[in-house]
Amino acid sequence: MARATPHAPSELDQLPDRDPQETAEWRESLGAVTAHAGEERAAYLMRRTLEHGRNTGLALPGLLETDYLNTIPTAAEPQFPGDEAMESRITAWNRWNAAAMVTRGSRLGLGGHIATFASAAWLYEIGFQHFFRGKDDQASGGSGDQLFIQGHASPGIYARAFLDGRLTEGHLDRFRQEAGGDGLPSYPHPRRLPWLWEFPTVSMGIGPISAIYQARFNRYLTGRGIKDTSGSHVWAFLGDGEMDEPESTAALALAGREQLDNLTFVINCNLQRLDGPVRPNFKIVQELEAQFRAAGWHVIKSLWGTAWDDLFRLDTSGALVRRLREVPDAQFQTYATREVGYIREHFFGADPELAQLGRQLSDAQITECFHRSRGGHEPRKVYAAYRAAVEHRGAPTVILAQTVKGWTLGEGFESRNANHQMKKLDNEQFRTMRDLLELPIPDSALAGELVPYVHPGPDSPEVRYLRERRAELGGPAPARKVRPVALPEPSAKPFDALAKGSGSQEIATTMAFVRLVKDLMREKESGRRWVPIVPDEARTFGMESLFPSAGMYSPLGQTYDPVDRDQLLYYKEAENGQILNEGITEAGSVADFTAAATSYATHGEPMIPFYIFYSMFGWQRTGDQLWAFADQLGRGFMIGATAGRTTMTGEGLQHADGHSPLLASTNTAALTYDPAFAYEVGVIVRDGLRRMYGPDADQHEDVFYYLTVYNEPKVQPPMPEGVEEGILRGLYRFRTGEAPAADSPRIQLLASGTAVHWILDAQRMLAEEWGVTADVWSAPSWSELRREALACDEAQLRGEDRVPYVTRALEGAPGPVLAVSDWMRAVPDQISQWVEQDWSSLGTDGFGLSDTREAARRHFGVDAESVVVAALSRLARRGEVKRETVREAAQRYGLA
Ligand SMILES: Cc1ncc(C[n+]2csc(CCOP(=O)(O)OP(=O)(O)O)c2C)c(N)n1
Ligand SMILES: [Mg+2]
Repeated sequence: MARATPHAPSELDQLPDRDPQETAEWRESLGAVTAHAGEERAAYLMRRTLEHGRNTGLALPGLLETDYLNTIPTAAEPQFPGDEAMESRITAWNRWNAAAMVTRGSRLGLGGHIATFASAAWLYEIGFQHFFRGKDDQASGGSGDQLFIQGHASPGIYARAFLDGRLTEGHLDRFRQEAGGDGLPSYPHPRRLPWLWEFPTVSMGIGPISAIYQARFNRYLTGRGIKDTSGSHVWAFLGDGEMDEPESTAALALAGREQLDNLTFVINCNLQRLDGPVRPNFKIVQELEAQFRAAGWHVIKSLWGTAWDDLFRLDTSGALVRRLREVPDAQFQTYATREVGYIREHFFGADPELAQLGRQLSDAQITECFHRSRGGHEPRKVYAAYRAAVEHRGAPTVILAQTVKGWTLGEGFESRNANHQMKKLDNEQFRTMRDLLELPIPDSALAGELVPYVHPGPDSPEVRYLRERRAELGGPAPARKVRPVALPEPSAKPFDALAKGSGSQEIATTMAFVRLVKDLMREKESGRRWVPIVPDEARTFGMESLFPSAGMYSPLGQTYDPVDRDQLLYYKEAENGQILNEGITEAGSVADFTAAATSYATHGEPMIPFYIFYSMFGWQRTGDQLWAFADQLGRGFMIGATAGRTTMTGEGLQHADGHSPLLASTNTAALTYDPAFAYEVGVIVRDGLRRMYGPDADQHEDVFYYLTVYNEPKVQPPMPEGVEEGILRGLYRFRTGEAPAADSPRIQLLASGTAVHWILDAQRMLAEEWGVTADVWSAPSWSELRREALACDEAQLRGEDRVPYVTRALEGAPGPVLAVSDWMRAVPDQISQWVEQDWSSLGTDGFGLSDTREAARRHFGVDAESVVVAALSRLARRGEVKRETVREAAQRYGLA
């Protein structure tokens, strides 16, 4: 604990001291106790006084750190309701089968983790036996609890699903062999094993932030009157090393502030990560405790096993507690592997009072405490912590459970720095483990090449016990269950409005989208299911008009009188607010988006989230979360607003997005569209609603949409006849050029997004000034064209002859093809290999800059004039236009 400077200024200095003499007396008595009974005693008295004061309701600040001790003393533990011997056997089998499964797979070089689950086995088992509600649990309305499981603990979870009968030996033997179709994924991947895993967690840091927003979203659903989720609890199992990821702690304060007592973090504090200790020279548990307490969490430390109680009883001087506080983690890890002599010398020998205490202990006692006895390895302690967590009101709980990494795997594994990546035990190690865990496996079974799995049989008392416990808690866990719900098709009106065009009015596609959603949010059936998510940019996107009608979600509603209350579009917060305005956190917003987009599975309540953000701060900042989103089979709309490298004026290099569609195209579940016109937005959203939520529930697809929309006001044309299919597939001819003569040179201009306006200008200039005919194509999705073409290529490998849509669409179109967009060239180039004409592209490669749209477009060579010169140049290369014409054009437009 930090020591304060004695004369540091204090905020109390500016308040009157009503009785300075009394204050001085209190100080003096503290000084006297310190002088006579020592610092330890003085601190103890102060702690007790503080505790007493708080318990009697005085407004005293809490401490950020407590001693390196258990929060719940053994004597205060509740009665353990289970059959401990039975649960020990079950845990032992899980440990064995998890280790066997990875070891058996190791001969194929497929990898896997053993040490993590070994340290966490009891943390999971107590949850499964006594706490985690399954999907059939009525009280939670079929939602069950939401379990975020440490990714590389998966072998233990598979081992348990093997015991409960959901997996077979065959499955376990296909761990990490998924190509055949029925293997077990390495980690919790719902996309790969959708009936078992709910939450993909293995990219460190994404689990914790997702869990917080999941708990928060559960509250939102209740606040909105969509579903009572008060029967669900969110459990997140995390590694102490994982807590270093920024996302892991980014939303702790939100959870504290919003008093999410439906959330428990269980942090497996084995003090190790992959390479070695998490905090070699410090104490990770203490650091985490302070961090969580500061964020308003209820903290439970479960550090020591019962064997330590005898030691603490002897600690009359406080020397033991002091020493435990000062020994850094890596040293403690070393004690766990050393002989008792070393521990006596280095731990107890550091202090005469402690040496005195040590002499009262037997060697066996010391070994037991330092090598084995940890809070996270004792079912009663884990149970006590969980009970306290679920009963705590008004704050989320974090359980800091100390364990030994590799526990029960023998000396070769336990507390060893390299144990994270050890992928097999030899037969001798298995024999030692069998003896330690008292498993009924004969030596003969361990003589062969492959270590056997053990299963006591479906009718054994253990399996019956396990099944009964699960039946009582609402069925197996973890489990993912989709009960498809169809939403009625929205009325045609809002889409018709976009299809009509804007007349002479100029509106940006961002505004067109916002108006559309505003209309859709009024739909009788599906309107309330929309979840607008925005990280503090609603005004930027013209969404403030939603504030008063939809309201922003806040569990407290509005406890203040908003400054703009007298205005129409005032800042309205409400307990049933529909908008999630998260403040400036894209990571938090994606976590929200994920919870809402998977509500169809988690809660059986389809929600339609649209997450709208500054396009530059989307994919590159939160790409990994969006990868997890895809893994979790999320459905919804992502809207990259202020899109394009040159379209948002004046913001410059770190704002000017010229590549997000390319990043999005790397996410297989994302359907990326770059609409040019309002009607394209309408067609895409309408189809998205059908594919993700539509009337045919069995046909719902696990995809999500990424739409880029622009802030450049333009006249929106009416929708031409019969273009819907082309829009959705990604390409259609928007305006055919009129050739003055049959043999006049001709070119095909393709563009997406706002660039379509540039090629329309270029089309006119080419015709009027240079006698060149251009056909204008709108390409709302380069990546969907590519996806379909790739599927055709795959079909070719099966001997089929499928011609890609893009090839067919352009078939016979005369002249070369020139593609233009406000993105880097690689975006349109995605389709080049399937275009049979001469292909070339223009784009905004390079870093962005701030200037007017015109100047920026000229800088990148994508404005109408540049397109004209490029088009003439392509035609000149083919001999269809003279070279001098190209030079002349470049000069005329000031490009040369
Ligand atoms: C973002 C990310 N970076 C790196 C990894 C690789 N990785 C997997 S587990 C691990 C160590 C985990 O340590 P800890 O969180 O303490 O878990 P333990 O196994 O000790 O319980 C690492 C670095 C990952 N999965 N995700
Ligand atoms: Mg760890």
